[in-house]
Amino acid sequence: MKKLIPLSFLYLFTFCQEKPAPPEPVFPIPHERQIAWQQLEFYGFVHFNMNTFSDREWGFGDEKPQQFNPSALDARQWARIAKEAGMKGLIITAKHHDGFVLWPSEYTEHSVKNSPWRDGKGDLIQEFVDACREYGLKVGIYYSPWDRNHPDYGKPEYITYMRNQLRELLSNYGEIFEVWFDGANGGDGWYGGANEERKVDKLTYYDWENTHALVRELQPHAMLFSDAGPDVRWVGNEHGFAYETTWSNLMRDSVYAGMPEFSEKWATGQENGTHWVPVESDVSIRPGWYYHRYEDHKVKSLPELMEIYYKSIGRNSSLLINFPVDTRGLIHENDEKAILKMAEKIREDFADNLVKSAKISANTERGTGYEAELAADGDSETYWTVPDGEEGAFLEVDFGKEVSFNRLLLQEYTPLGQRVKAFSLKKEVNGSWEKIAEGTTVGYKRILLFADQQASKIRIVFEEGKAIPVIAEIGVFNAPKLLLAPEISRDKSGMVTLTAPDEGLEIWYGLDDSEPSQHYSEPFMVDKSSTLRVVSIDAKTGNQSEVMQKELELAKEKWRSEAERAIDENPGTYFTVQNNELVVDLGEKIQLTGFTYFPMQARYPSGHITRYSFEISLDGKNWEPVSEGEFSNVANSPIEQFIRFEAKEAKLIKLKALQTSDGNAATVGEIGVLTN
Ligand code: FUL
Repeated sequence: MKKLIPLSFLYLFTFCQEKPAPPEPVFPIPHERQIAWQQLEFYGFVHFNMNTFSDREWGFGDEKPQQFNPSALDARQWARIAKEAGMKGLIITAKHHDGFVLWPSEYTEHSVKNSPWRDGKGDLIQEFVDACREYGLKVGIYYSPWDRNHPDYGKPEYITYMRNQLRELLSNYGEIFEVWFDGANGGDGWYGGANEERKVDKLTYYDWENTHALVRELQPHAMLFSDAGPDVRWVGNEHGFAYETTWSNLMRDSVYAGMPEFSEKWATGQENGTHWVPVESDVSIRPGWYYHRYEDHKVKSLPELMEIYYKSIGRNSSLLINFPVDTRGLIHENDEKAILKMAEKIREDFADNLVKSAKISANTERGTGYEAELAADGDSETYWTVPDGEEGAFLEVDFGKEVSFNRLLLQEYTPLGQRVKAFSLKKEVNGSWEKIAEGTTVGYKRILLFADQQASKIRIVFEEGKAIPVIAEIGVFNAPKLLLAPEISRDKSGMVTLTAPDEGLEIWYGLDDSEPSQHYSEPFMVDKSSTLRVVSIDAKTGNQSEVMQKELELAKEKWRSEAERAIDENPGTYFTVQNNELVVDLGEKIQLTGFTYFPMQARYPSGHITRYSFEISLDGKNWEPVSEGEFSNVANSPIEQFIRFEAKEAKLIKLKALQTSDGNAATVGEIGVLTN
C-alpha cells in the first residue's frame, strides 16, 4: 500500500523549494531600452555624404549640392555586408558638419534634392532604411549639431531649424534605434557666406533638455547618444578602445557634449556614477571616417580589428565600426574583405564554449533558482548569486579532463546594476590554485585574453564588489592563434628592418608593385619613395599572415632641423615647436608634391595643429606659401595627414601652426614630404 505523505510535509517541501528573494539592485540600473540596446553589441556606421565627394573629413560648408553624385549607389550592398559581418544595425550620417542633408528636407536647399543623384528625386535616408529593413538591421541616425553651412548657426533660429529637421528624420522613416549627436561643435565655417569663426556655448546653446525631449516624443525606444548620454556615452577616443575598468555608471550631471576634459576625466565611467549611461566605442575601418582613395590600402588588418573587438565588446562596451562608403556609393572591396574576415575570426574564437560540457559549482549559493549552473546555461536572463553579505565567492568549473584555453568571458546580470570591482581566474595545479589572470570591472560583458593554459579545473573568484556578484553567464574558450605580419621599422638612412612576431616564422617581402616573394634575412635599404609588402609564413604548416603594405617615402638621412624628434621616423616621439614654426633643411633640392603631418600620439596630447600653412624655399631666405588649410578632427582622431599640392622644387620646408586644438604650443609627432 502506498504511503500518503502528510500535507504538512508537502508544505514544508514547497516552502524549502521556494526561490529566495532576488538580490537588491545596486543603483543606478539600466532602463529597458538600454538593456535591449546593449544586447545588440555590434553595429555599423556609414560615413557617406558631401565629404565623400570633396575628399575631406570636415567640409567647410561652402560645397555645392552638384558635387554630390555617386555613380552606383546601392544601400542594399551596405546592408548585406553589415548583416554578413554579424552587425545588428547601421547608423548613417544624415547630416555632417558641412550641413548637406541626405534627404529632401523641406527646410534647406543644401540637400540631395538639388544634386544630380537620381535627378534630384532621391531620398538616401529612405533607400538606407529600406535596405536595413530588408536585411533585418536596425536603423540609426547620425545628426551633426554643428553646421558650417547654415547662415543662422550660432543663433536661436538655428535650433528651430535643427529641431524641424529632427522632426522630419524621426517621423518619416519608421523606428530608429539610436540617434547620434556629435560632440564636435563650433569653429570656422562658411555659414552662408560669412566665412568666420562661430563659437557656441556647448552647455546651453542646443538646449539639450528640450531637444532630447523631442527625440523621446517621436522615438520613445531610441537610444540617445552623446558624450553625456543621456542613454549611451562616447568612449572618449576614436580608436574603438574602452578601458580595463569601464563602468556603465556615469556622473551624468557633470558632463556635457563636447567638453574638453571628457576623455581624461569622465570617459571610463565612475563606480559611484549617478546614472546608467553605458559606453559605445566608435572607430573607422580606415584611418579616416570618410572615403579617400589614398587610404584604400590602409584598411585595418585582422589583428587590429580583433584588438578593437576585445577592447570594446570585451570591456563592457558596444562596438560601432565605420564604413567610409566610396564615391561610387559602395563599401569598397578591401573594407568588405576586412570586415568579413573579422566576423569569421570572431565566430572561430567563440565557436566552442568549454563550460557547456563541464560541471559548474560554487563555494556558496543563494539557493534554488540561483544555482551555479545558471551561469553556464546560455540564458542571460538567469543568474548565479550568493547570500547577502557573502564575500570571496567563487565559481568552479570542472572540465573532467585537461583542456586548453586562452579566453575567459564573464557577464553580470546588469538589470540589478553593475557590481564586480575585481575578479581573478585560477587553475588547479597539483591540488593548489594558481592565479592565471585577473580583471577589474565586468558589466554587461568582459573578456580576458591570456596565453594558452591547460587545466582540468578552474575557479573564477569574485574578489571585490560594490555588492554580492550576480553572474548571468561565463564562458571559457580556446581561440586559435592568429598569425601576425612582421613589424616594419626604418631608420633615417632608409635601412628597413623586419621583425617576426614569433619565433620560427619566416618573413617574405616585395618592393614596389611586386608581391612578397623575396625571403628576408637581413635589413635592406630603401631610400626612395616605394611600396613595401610583407608577410609572415609558418614554414611547418604553410600558414600565412595577412600581407601588410606600407608606403615608404624618401629617406631622411640628409635632413637637418632643430626638431630632430619630428624627423626621426618615429611618430611615437614628438617635438614642441617654438614660435609655432618648424623648419627642416632637406639637404638637397627635391621635387615635392605634398607633405605629411603626424600629430603627437600621447594618450592625452596637447598642441595638435588644427590650422596650418606650409611654405617652401630654395635658399632659406625667400619663402613661398604652397598650401594653407585645416587638419580636421585631429584632436579626437590624431591620424597622419596627407596634403598634396602642385609639384614644386624645394630645399627647405616650413610648417606653420596657425591654430592648435587647445591653444598650447604646437607639437609634431613626425613631418614628412611626398614626392610622387
Ligand atoms: C567626430 C566627427 O567630427 C567625425 O568627423 C566623425 O563623424 C566621428 C564619428 O565623430 O566627432
